[in-house]
Amino acid sequence: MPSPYTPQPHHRFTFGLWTVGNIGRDPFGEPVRAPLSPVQIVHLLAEVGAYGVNLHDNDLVPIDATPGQRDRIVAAFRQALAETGLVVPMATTNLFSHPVFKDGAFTSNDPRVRAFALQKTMRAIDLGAALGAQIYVFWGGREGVETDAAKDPVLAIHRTREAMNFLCEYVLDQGYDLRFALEAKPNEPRADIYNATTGHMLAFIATLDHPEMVGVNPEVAHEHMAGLNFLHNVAQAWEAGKLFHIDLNDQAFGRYDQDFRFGAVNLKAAFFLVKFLEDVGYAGSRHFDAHAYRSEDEAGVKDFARGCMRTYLILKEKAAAWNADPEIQALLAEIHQDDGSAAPFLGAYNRARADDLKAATFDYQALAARGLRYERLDQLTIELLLGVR
Ligand code: GLT
Ligand code: MN
Ligand code: MN
Repeated sequence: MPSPYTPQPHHRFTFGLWTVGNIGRDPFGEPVRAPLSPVQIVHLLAEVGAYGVNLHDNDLVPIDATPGQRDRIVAAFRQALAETGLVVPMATTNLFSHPVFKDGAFTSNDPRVRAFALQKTMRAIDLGAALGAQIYVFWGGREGVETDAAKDPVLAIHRTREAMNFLCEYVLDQGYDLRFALEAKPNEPRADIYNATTGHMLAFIATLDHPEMVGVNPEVAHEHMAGLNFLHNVAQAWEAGKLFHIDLNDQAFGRYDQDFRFGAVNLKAAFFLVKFLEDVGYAGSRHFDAHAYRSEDEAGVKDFARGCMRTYLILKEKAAAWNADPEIQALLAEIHQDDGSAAPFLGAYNRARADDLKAATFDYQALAARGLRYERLDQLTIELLLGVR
């Protein structure tokens, strides 16, 4: 029997071509690893046990490739997928690397750049759909400003909406089985990026012509960069029926964009995230949008990829143990105790209920005096995570 920490296809572990393919360039230093071809990356991912591989258009096909070159590259990639059994669950567009997008793509002040961004995205959608992707991610890394003198923030919302509505219609017109997932980030590479958090994205989606086609792709690091509780953002997206995809990695609060291995920084937050995804039965990809430390060679890249999946599976096992722990469950039962006395007052509004409630008496001093035992509950959680339970 395989170890419970061995990745299996049903775990839905995926990596982008750009993640294990990251060559370790940073703003201060040159690459530390030789580039791997998309075919090599597919084989590497198969070797470490991933289920799928995601891509930007230009991770696979260079922006200046001729149609003939493109066809040869895509054929070789398909062949690698067929040989390994890997699938392509998600695709996206690179609307941030080329200098043409230095002032944004859909929000650029130049209408020709906005039109080019739409054209590039339609072609990338065609590529993604041809490879079988059912989720299409939009990460607007350049959709922002360094100075608010440059761009009208309301106009930026209008332009983003126009682009999303156009592209939803394109997908419908083509008959593709594809849903969009919008990914927020507060800053980096722009000083400030529009729709900075998953919550902003959820509000924006409700204003679209086809909101049912559009959900979110929250990323751990991006919400941590904004100082937010990632689990709460994910839970809100889930409750709204909008958790179409998720980017797992890790990130210290208040730092640069780190994209560390899943669980590398905040294990407790990672634990409650995995527990949530498993408890609610999230069925989508667990996409590791991260990369190996700059200290690593190709063997270290495999250590990184294996580590992401192994940590997820260990935390999944810990979540099951938490749910089955008699002392933790007894504490939860105590915390959630209910003598039924408030039931007549709670629920939907009606006049009689409101009148009864206004007339009722509460011993609020006694309620306030009750200890809630969260210290004990958290300590038990920590001990479980530390392996002493
Ligand atoms: C880029 C970014 C990620 C996005 C990718 C999708 S590309 O690496 O840092 O968070 O998910 O465009
Ligand atoms: Mn991401
Ligand atoms: Mn990121």
